Amino acid sequence: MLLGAVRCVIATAPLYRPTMPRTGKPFSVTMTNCGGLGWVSDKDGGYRYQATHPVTGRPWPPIPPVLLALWDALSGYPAPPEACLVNVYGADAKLGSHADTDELEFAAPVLSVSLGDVATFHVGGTRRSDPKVRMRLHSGDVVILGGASRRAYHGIDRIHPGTSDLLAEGGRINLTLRRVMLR
Ligand code: MD6
Ligand code: FE
Repeated sequence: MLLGAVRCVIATAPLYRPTMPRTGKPFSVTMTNCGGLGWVSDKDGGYRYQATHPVTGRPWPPIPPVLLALWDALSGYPAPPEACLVNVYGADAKLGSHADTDELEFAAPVLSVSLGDVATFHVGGTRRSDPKVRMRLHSGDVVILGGASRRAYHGIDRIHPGTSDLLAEGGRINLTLRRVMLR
């Protein structure tokens, strides 16, 4: 049900490969979004939220009801998320250590759902140099970075290919729900 909804989002708002601010280096992860706002990055504009797909120019499709229900059940935040970033990982993709700080609202958590292959996830403290713990995220796992962990550094070290048969094409999808604007 969730995977079907994600496939519909990708059919409407195709995956694209963002690039790093300033250097223009391509991400190893491909991305799209749903919701009123989507997180994007490119060489000239840097990290930001915007209401339209950077390639098609069209508005992002709505966040599927099943994800809004998950947010209601788990976020502890009394308003819906505006953004859901869809990250798609092939066997060799990674996501460097980062803190999610492009939102205006830090009272809301960032909530993620993983689908497909197992990934090694790390999470540390609010300084990049803080010690990190590593854990394997399996298909169906939910991670919530809220409260003291809202600004913690975290990332994906590696994908473990062939560890799930959910996705026919292999790899991993991660969905992150975000409240961007102040209530
Ligand atoms: C990923 N996740 O699991 C990347 N961010 O592919 C994130 O960057 C993330 O899992 C904020 C909160 C939870 C997360
Ligand atoms: Fe993140």
